[in-house]
Amino acid sequence: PEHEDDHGLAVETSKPQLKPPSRYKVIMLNDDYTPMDFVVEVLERFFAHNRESATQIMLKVHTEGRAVCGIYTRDIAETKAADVNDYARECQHPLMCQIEREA
Ligand code: TYC
Repeated sequence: PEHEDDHGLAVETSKPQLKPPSRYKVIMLNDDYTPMDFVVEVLERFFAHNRESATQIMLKVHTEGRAVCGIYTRDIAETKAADVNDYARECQHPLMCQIEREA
């Protein structure tokens, strides 16, 4: 932080060394039952993907078993995964997201 000396000038005293926060991937998992349209809607609603990127991610999950929906700080990633899981459950679909810390 800085403090002002008695001439009113900012003086550098110490530099806090803060490491950048870890980032977390929100990963969507495939299942056999959730409709493709619903997955696309979730990717648009919770991850701000447009129809084209939402469709690409949905198809990647469908064919490869999982895909990254977005990368966020821990709190945001946890909240998005929980929001998706709650919403899917409300709609009676087994769709699931999990989070994973970046390497
Ligand atoms: N496999 C699902 C189906 O065939 C579609 C699906 C895609 C489900 C992505 C979940 O995360 C998912 N209806």
